[in-house]
Amino acid sequence: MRKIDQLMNAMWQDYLSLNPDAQKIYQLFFDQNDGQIINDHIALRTFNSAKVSINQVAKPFLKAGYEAAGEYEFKEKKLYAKHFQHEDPTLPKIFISELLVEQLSQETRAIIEYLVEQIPTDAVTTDDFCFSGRHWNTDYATYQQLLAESEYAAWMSAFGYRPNHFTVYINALKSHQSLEDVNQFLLDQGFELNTSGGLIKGAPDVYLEQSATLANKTAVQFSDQTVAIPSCFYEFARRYPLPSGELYQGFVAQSADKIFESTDAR
Ligand code: OOG
Ligand code: NI
Repeated sequence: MRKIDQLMNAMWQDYLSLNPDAQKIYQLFFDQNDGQIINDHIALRTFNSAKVSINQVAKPFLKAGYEAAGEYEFKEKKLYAKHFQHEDPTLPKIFISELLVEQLSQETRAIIEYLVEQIPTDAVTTDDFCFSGRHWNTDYATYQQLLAESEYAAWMSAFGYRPNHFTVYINALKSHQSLEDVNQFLLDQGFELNTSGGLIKGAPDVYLEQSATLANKTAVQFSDQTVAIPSCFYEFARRYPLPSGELYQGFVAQSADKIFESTDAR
């Protein structure tokens, strides 16, 4: 097995450990598609501090032959993102976002700097940094303080470095043709979906349609108490052909903006 496939498997196992719903949903599709499920992309989150910025987190993927493709800005959420793709179509795209810490309040910025300082320098340069979890201890009050300013910052403080979501590539499913079908199937099975911006984000005219479950709640051990908070979700994407006939391979910032909200508290 290639090193990159080992990395993908390890990320998948880490993700499933936080997201039992994804395990169930994966199994449902697996059974109806002879085990043929393609992962469109994996999303990773970080801060833009030089030590852990997108370019740092992307290194193992670049080493494995991934190349930088699109870039995206989220002004209101104070995020910037890039996606990376590989010439091997069986490898998922990697979507990495970073929080623009210089745009946050002094207090929030100081907390984030303190978290990042605690990451050992040699941890950042290992290939498994992207699923190495939290490198710091933090209390629940700090989580709540971050939550008041940036849900993304709070999520990072609680979970650290781990895949935020995987994405079922709908085009390759035999069992369900449209995203409407997929959403109805999931609702019928009792899963909750993200309704921000509608159940389906995007449309054929932007060449991408996406939907997502609401993040599972996971018990997180803070330094003073254990609290169940939203962790990871599962996404579903359908891609459409560009006028050239080629399938669109990028992301759509307006839709992504709503997908980020799948980890909001409900
Ligand atoms: C990423 C949200 C954006 C997409 O597919 O547009 C995204 C995140 O929640 O970290 O995944
Ligand atoms: Ni996504």
